[in-house]
This record gives sequence, C-alpha cells and structure tokens, in this order.
Amino acid sequence: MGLFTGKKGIIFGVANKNSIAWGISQALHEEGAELGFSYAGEVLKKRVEPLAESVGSKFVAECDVTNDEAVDHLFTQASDHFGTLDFLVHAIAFAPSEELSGRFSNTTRNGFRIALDVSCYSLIALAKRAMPLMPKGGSILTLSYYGAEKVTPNYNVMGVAKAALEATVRYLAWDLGPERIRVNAISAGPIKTLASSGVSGFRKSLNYVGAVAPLGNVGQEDIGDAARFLLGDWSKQITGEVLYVDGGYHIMGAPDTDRMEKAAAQSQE
Ligand code: NAD
Ligand code: 0WE
Repeated sequence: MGLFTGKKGIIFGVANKNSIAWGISQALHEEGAELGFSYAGEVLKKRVEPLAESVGSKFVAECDVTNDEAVDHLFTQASDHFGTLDFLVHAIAFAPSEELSGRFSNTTRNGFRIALDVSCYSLIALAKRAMPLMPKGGSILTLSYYGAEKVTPNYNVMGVAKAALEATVRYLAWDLGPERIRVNAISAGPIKTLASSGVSGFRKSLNYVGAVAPLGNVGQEDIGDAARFLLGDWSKQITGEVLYVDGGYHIMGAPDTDRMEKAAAQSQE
C-alpha cells in the first residue's frame, strides 16, 4: 500500500518529462495516487497525454490559468471526473522573456502584470475552486525559488512574483485552515527544465549553486520526494510553509572557496 493509495489530485504544470511537475507526478504515482493533469495550450497536448497515460491517468485537460472561464471549466470537468480531490500541485510560472535579463528598473507594467498573474494570482484562482472539492481537507503545493528572498541577477520580476507567491501561500494557509486545507511551497534549487534552460546564464548559476550548496545540485526526483511529505498525511499540521529543497544552498552566507578550488582541481584530473 502506497502513501497515496485512495488519494486523488490534479497536477498543473507538466510540459514535458523534465518538468518539476513530472518529477512530483512520478513520486505520487509510485505511492499509489490517482492523478489528473492540466496543461496550457494545444501544443503541449501531445507531450502531456502520453506521460499521463504512462501513470494510468484518465484525466488530461487544457487550462490557461490566466483565463477565469477556462479555470471554471477545468474544475467543472475535474468535479465530474473525480468528485472530490485530496491534493493539487501548482507548478506554473511565466514572465515575458525580455523581463528576465537587463536592468530590473526597466521592468514594464505589462511584464509585471503578466508575471504576477500567471505565476502568483493563478494559485489563488486554483485554490478557490479546489476548496469545494476538498470537503474533508486537502493539501495544495506550489513551487518557489530563492530569488523571492534574495536578489538573483536576471531573475528580476520573477523574484517579485515569487515573493508575492510565498506571501500568497501564507494568506491562503490562514484562510483555508478552517477547512483543513493546507497550503505550502517548495523552494527548489535550480534544475534544468524547459522554463530554466531558456534563461541566459542559467548554466552558470546551476554550476555555481552545485559548487556552493553543501549537498550540491538537486533533481526533479528530490522535489518529488519532498512533495510526498508536503502533500501527504505526514505533514498534517504543516501549512503556510516554504520548504527549501536546494541542497542547503540558502544556508550559506558566502561560498566555501577552499572547497570550490579543490572540486575544480579534481575535475581537471
Ligand atoms: P516547466 O517549463 O516544465 O514548467 C512550467 C509550466 O508552466 C509549463 O508546463 C507551462 O506550460 C506552465 N504555464 C506557463 N504559463 C501558463 C498558463 N498561462 N497557464 C497554465 N500553465 C502555464 O518548468 P519548471 O522549471 O518545471 O517550472 C515549474 C515551477 O517550478 C515554476 O513555478 C518555476 O518557477 C518553479 N521553479 C523552477 C526551478 C528551476 O530551476 N527549474 C527552480 C525553482 C522553482
Ligand atoms: O522560475 C524559474 C523560471 C521561470 C520562467 C522561465 C522563463 C523562460 C522562458 C518564467 N518565465 C519565462 N519566460 C520565458 O520566456 N526558475 C526558478 C528558473 C530560473 O530562471 C532564472 C534563473 C533560474 C534559476 C532566471 C534568471 C536567473 C536564474
């Protein structure tokens, strides 16, 4: 018997097999969860459908989370299919690419609006509609990044969106607590995915974090493991929390240059 046997939930944000949302899906599937998938746009359908099928999912539906009618429709379909839900995963972020480099002071009003709408407001939109499908409580999980808390060059308006997302996690946790619905975030270390590989300088920051973090880089499966905890019953009194799954990167005040030099020398050998 898996940890999630008899539990049902929807995953938002699978784009391909490298998606963090897919790492989470595989972990939950291993634990016996019944999964549904929602993707953005027709082009992703042919990627997501075979992945969903590989974990025995019978629910795959399109939904652009910036469109209230589309979100309403998705939850009508989910209600018809599942009846009730035990968990929901929000692994969605977007800012126009021109906002992810250059001076932060050049952030446009429209870029700001889009980044916060897609990456932050969408969690509120999903949580509101998931609530009536979780009459006995449930667990909602989103994905954040350290750029919410400390300046990360080029992350720019996405850092502001993630700061707002982490605050949203706390306000939702407060609001939905009486319904026994928990809301948490995982702050993941950098991982190569569709969203991250399109970012200039991503490889450099991946290598840097790998060298500085006590445990080195993390992978999709590590986020999946933490999701087993935050979406399941072992975390039943934890809500409004941001759990760092970053190899310990965020505890460091300065890089251990001795360790980095040794590692660089070893990689030369
Ligand atoms: P990804 O590209 O695989 O996933 C991002 C998803 O967002 C895609 O499936 C995309 O279709 C979806 N999306 C974008 N706009 C949407 C919209 N309007 N409606 C519905 N869906 C929409 O990349 P990922 O790295 O797995 O990202 C998942 C989450 O993890 C994001 O919130 C990201 O900020 C976060 N995160 C990523 C990293 C990293 O280094 N990859 C680190 C920390 C946090
Ligand atoms: O949250 C993210 C990335 C989210 C993202 C990525 C893109 C690329 C394509 C949002 N919007 C877009 N828009 C696009 O057009 N991460 C945590 C990964 C990431 O992004 C960075 C990073 C890291 C890490 C940007 C700059 C610096 C570091």
